[in-house]
Amino acid sequence: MKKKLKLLSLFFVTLLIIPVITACSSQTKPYNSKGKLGSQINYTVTGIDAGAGIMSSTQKALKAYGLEDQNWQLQTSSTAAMTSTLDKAIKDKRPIVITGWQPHWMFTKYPIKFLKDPKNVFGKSESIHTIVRKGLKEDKPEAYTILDRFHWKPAQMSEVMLKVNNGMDPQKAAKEWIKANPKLVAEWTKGVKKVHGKSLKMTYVAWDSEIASTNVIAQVLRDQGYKVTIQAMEQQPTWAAIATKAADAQVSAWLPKTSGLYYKDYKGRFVDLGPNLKGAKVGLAVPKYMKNINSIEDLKNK
Ligand code: PBE
Repeated sequence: MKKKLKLLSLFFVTLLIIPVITACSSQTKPYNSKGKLGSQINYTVTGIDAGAGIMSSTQKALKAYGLEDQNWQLQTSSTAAMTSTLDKAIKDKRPIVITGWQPHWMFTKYPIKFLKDPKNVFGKSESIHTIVRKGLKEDKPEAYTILDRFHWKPAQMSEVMLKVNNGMDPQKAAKEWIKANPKLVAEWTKGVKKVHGKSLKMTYVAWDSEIASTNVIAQVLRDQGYKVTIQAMEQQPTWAAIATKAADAQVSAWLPKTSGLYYKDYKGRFVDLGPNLKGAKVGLAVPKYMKNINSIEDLKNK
């Protein structure tokens, strides 16, 4: 006798999402170009983690442009918190001033613009340098050569950042990018001997750009035979680790301004292998619908 298979019915559970309606306060009003900007956003620049160079540059800017005297302040948070605040502000066309930089997906995802910086506090453009410990050239010449040759363009870094932003594991994103860019990677590794199980330690700060670059170069070095560990930390310890030779390399020095303080502090205790990326930029940014705000000076006057 045949046993009849019972079909199991699938029950769909409908989740009721109760919308949370926030009360209408001054904080949720769209940008009013006729009113004073400062009072519409509590005289606040929305920033990121305290250790970031862009935070100390912004503090300098608040002083240099006389904004500090008007009680403008810089709010410390994280890149994730800042971009989520930006996301919400843009949805409601509310005013917001953020610490912005490129390459970063915030400039592709959102209609935002850099504010002009006539006092040149943030610098016109920056390069991201590769910094290694002293003695690496002698101890691990293969890694040194590859790190020295490592360079790419902002658009290439953005490709990796975008994958990670869309939820891909950074190591997987790096592997995919390497596979799709064999020519450039071959430029970095050309003629370099494979090694077997030598270890290499890299440090980085978990900013989107550095997650991308560190994972890519670490993977290239792994493919060369190195056992590479990458360790995320605050910015200051990344420099200290290189200076004390606790780590071999980092690829995240934004120069001349953003990481300039650490560059000066640790001068003579690291080897600067020069830019791995040119055409980076750091500054303050606002949504494009804030049409009358185009310069940092406008924060004071409008
Ligand atoms: N950033 C991204 C960093 C460097 C990389 C601009 C947020 C900073 O130190 O500000």
